[in-house]
Amino acid sequence: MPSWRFITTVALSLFLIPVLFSLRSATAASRTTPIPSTSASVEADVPPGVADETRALAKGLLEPAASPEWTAPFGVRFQDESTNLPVMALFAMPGEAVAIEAVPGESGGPFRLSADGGTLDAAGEGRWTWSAPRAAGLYPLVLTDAAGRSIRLQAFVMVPYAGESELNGYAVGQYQAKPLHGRPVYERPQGLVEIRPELLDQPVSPHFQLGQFLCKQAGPFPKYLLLRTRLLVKLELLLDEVQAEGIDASTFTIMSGFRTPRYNAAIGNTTIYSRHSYGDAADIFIDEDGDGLMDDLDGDHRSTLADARVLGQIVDRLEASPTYEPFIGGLGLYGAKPNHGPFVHVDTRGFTARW
Ligand SMILES: [Ca+2]
Ligand SMILES: [Ca+2]
Repeated sequence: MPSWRFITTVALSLFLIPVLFSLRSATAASRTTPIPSTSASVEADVPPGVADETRALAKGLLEPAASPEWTAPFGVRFQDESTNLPVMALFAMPGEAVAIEAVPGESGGPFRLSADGGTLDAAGEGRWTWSAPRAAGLYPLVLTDAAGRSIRLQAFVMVPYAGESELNGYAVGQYQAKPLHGRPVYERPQGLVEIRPELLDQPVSPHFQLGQFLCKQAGPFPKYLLLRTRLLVKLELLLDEVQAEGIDASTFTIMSGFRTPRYNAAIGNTTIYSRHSYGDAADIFIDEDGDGLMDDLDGDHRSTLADARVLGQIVDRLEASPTYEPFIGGLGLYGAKPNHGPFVHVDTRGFTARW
């Protein structure tokens, strides 16, 4: 498929062929039981379609031929994520030891890593252990090759969270004590990112800023949010694919990113395990004309569910590819309502869910 622009390797393909087949059959099975939805606040707790969510990240890399502002000529791997995007967020607990590894590409190194805080220990050629500072905040890490080209990791040290319904005066609400189906991805977060006004504009990936994912609940700063690197990589890969399809999209509008459990309940969401509360879901639409509504993607001069479906079909096609396997998750299509236009829900829950 000419628009498919991810790196593939023979070894990877061979390894993933059995995965692909099991994935496709599981996907087909889950699609036979669509879950209807009538409200923007509804999100399905769909039973697992794929058993193994612990598989290491295979690919989060864009083909380096994409434009230079999109990709560095090498990649970086950390916390089971890998990317060659020139800026990406990393989230760590205070004092956490994070292994960081350069992934040679067009550029073979040698690589240097610098840190704004914490301590760096070399662990071999192109490998380091970064020990995060104790104090919450943003501590950029910059990985640079011999030619001075770099990847900036926006490393956020989180504030420990032990299930309090309020954190420094910010209402969080209650996470479920038991993870859904016992899956680690549904465990209560151990930390939250403390948000002060000056952090809102900080980039978390080439096309998104931290403030776009903030919960919409009212209240003074500091506020808190949860955001996962994998969602950011997924959104960037999806945007790249949307552009490769010839759709005019400079970014996605994030209609809803993180939601505290309290806010999620307050807006009438009956789903107690919303991925929005676990930091890896986004409700998105494309709005190049700036009217606040999904653009007309299917050419019928209206903004409707059919336009959400155009975007959803691209998500579906990506998730059918073995290189996209780490990013599999939920896909929900929503039409226009009085209080919002059409949009698409995506997340990285680790198994296929469709509604
Ligand atoms: Ca629009
Ligand atoms: Ca349309």
